[in-house]
Amino acid sequence: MAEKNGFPAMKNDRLLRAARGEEVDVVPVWVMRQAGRYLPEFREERAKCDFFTMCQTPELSCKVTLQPLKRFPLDAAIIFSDILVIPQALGMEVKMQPGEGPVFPAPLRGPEDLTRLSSPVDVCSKLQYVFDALTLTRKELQGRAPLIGFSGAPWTIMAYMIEGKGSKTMSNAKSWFYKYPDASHQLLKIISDATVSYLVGQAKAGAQLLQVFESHAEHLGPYLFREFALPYLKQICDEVKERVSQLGFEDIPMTVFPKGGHFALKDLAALKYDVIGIDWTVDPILARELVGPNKTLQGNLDPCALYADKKFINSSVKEMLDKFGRNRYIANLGHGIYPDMDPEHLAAFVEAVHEHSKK
Ligand code: 1CP
Repeated sequence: MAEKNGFPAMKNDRLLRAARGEEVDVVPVWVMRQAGRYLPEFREERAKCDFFTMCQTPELSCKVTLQPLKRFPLDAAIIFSDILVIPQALGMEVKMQPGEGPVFPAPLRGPEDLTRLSSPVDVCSKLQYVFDALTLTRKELQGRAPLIGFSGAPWTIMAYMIEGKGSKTMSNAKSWFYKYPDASHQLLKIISDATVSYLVGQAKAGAQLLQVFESHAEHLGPYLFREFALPYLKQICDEVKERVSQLGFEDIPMTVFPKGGHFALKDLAALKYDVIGIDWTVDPILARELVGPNKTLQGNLDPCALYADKKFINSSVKEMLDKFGRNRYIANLGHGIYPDMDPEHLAAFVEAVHEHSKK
């Protein structure tokens, strides 16, 4: 049976129900980086092909997106791609270096480099492959679970464009805020405009929830966050929701994940995001106090708890569920799963969420 939008009817929509604050039979669970190197079947595909070629080939992206769902009873799929496809679409080169992660051979050095960037308006034509991967994957999922689309948040993307790779301090990127505040806002605006079009394109292509990763929130602190992150996170949520509704689609739930940004939770709760992701450094009780009753929380077991034995994983999950409660809650880790983790321990995590949250 197909729904009126042409996609297969949903057999499991717990994630979307929880995001909208509706009742669920059991708490939905998925895991950040669930399609990744901890799975031998992923490593097998990855060995044959460059990382970005995988992202750019819809059949391959679809295949590895579905891999974790074949093993575990997960309540969501997240499309296999990367946040750094936005800088690529803005004209910057990004390479995936083995053992090192993403590297930009020519990062932005100063405000004069902003002229190197392509117009954010053209970004979507360059990212058609992500839209194609989403449409294919949504069909292949057969309604088994909702499909999550995503992007990086503007500050997190800016950080990579200036640092050129991961960094412990982000001091190059942060120096822009103090030396070139106007150019910083200009850059953040370019990234935000591109991200709005990109996320609307993802919704049109079949994504059913959109997550915005502010993975480097921790580097900002409350002042810089309010000045250089919050306004752009607001712009993205407001404009995406407005444009999706203008297109005649139903409201698309959106999640913001401010990794390390406990100081930002109250401010973020005032925006229109439906779900707020919590990392493992924040106690669930405090998170709920800070965001109030009208947001869904997502998280937050320490990813390293998956190194523990299955009994410990089970009791940690029970404690996590007791603290978050079973309403307005999506279970996840507090950040992505690591490549050296045992898939069987992820199975124990997923099973424990369903077992302990049954009515
Ligand atoms: O299963 C999934 O989660 C889907 C795929 C996915 C997602 C959602 C990948 C594949 N990347 C991302 C998002 C992403 N990429 C984030 C936000 C989430 C987070 O905080 O982890 C970030 C910061 C990136 C940037 C990135 N890409 C890094 C971090 C670099 C650093 O040191 O700061 C790395 C290592 C990558 C590479 C990458 N992306 C994805 C995978 C499977 C990999 C490993 C690369 C490989 O296979 O060689």
